[in-house]
Amino acid sequence: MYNPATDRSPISPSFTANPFDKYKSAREGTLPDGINGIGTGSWPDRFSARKKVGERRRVVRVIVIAFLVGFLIWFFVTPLNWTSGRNSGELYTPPADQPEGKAQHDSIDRFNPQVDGPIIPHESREQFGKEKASFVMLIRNQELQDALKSMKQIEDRFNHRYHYPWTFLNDVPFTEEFIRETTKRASGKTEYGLIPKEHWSVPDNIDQDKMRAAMKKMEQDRVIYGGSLSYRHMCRFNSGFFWRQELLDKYEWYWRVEPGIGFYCDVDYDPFEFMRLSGKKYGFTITLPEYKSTIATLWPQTLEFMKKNPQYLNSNSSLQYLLEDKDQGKELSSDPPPEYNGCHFWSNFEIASLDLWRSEAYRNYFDHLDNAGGFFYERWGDAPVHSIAAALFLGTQEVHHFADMGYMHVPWSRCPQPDEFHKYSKCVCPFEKKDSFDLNGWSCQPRWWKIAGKEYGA
Ligand SMILES: Nc1nc2c(ncn2[C@@H]2O[C@H](COP(=O)(O)OP(=O)(O)OP(=O)(O)O)[C@@H](O)[C@H]2O)c(=O)[nH]1
Ligand SMILES: [Mg+2]
Repeated sequence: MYNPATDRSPISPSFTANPFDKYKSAREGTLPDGINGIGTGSWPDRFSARKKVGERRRVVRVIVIAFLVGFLIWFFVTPLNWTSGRNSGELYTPPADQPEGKAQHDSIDRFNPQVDGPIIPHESREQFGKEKASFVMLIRNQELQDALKSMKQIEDRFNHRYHYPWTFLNDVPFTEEFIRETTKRASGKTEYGLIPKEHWSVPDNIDQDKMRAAMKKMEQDRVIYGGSLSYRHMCRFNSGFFWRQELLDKYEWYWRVEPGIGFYCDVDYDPFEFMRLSGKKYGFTITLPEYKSTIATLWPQTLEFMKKNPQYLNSNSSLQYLLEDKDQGKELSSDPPPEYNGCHFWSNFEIASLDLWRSEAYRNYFDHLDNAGGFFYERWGDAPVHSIAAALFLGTQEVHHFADMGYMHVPWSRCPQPDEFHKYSKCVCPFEKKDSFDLNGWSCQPRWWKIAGKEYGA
């Protein structure tokens, strides 16, 4: 009799040996005692009987497979020759070239669902989040797989409940494959923008010989991306132009996403709504110092701009977060002026107000920097440019550290520290809490905590 207290399985009640032993002994041609479920007779007899059954089965299998293949060919190929209607499998025709800066196209209309797989039409992608907001990804076609990895995590951890749209930007047209796969991965609508040439080229005021010489020198000095022109376009674009793209005109908020990031905790509130309701304008996850060799004259240029435009300095600015230890307590106008410590909010993650960049203060600041030429003669990053502006033009209380978010961009990651937070937000951080970048000696987080205090999760 089967005794649940001692027997392992109700299926073979008397069997108490390792269940895999029966297959092992079958291979070796012996049956262990007491197993009645496997059959009777010696192994060679049973083997030849099985062989006949096996041949019959093989014939049946071939017929079934042939039938299935025939059906699939009929299913996929025949409808393509039908003549009317998108739903009946109308062949996809690439659209004519779109003018630069416009949406590349309405991606959904370009799918053939029978070839590309199921896809939710735009009209069914109702946005549940109430803010005028979009994810923004500047990206190259060849980074598709890393884009999908980033999207998958953000969708699973947050956006599948809110369906905020995704806006993709590129200096060359997106490929069919990129559009199809990213649209499949999104729960919200997707739009694809082609960046106008003047937002991604060397402006007339730049002396190109001087620029080339500077790039060569930086490359020789092994400055990261020091010899790259496309990296310079990217940094200038993210500083002065992404927020001017027509596709973003309808939004007030954006969440910048980069390919290949890690996003480790559930976010079960709406960060855009949080930003609006709590009067925040700029949100970050990681802060660290910039390579000084890439921004030699960024701070002197900033001081010059602020001297001409002192009205833009917020009365509750985060100036001290930007200043070297020896200069703590100084003003911008101190003599000698304070030095910049290089700390910036890492801009590969940003949740921020587009109006911050659309403001008169920031537009004038960007124009001043662009005229100075440091995006090309040096290699000014959009991160220090954004951060200096956010620290000077906003009040400290308008800048938010998303301490509840677990985040990684190579080579640094951070996660919330409190245990209860990990449980609550179901964080899965692939490193120990003590290795969170907030606690690393390079992190500027302690400087931020000093002036802004700690947020929950820090
Ligand atoms: N369309 C386009 N996107 C670019 C180009 N260069 C960089 N990007 C995108 O701009 C963002 C920042 O570029 P990254 O190469 O990630 O720069 P980074 O984060 O400073 O450096 P790593 O991630 O360490 O390489 C990413 O989303 C890139 O996909 C480019 O030439 N064309
Ligand atoms: Mg990156």
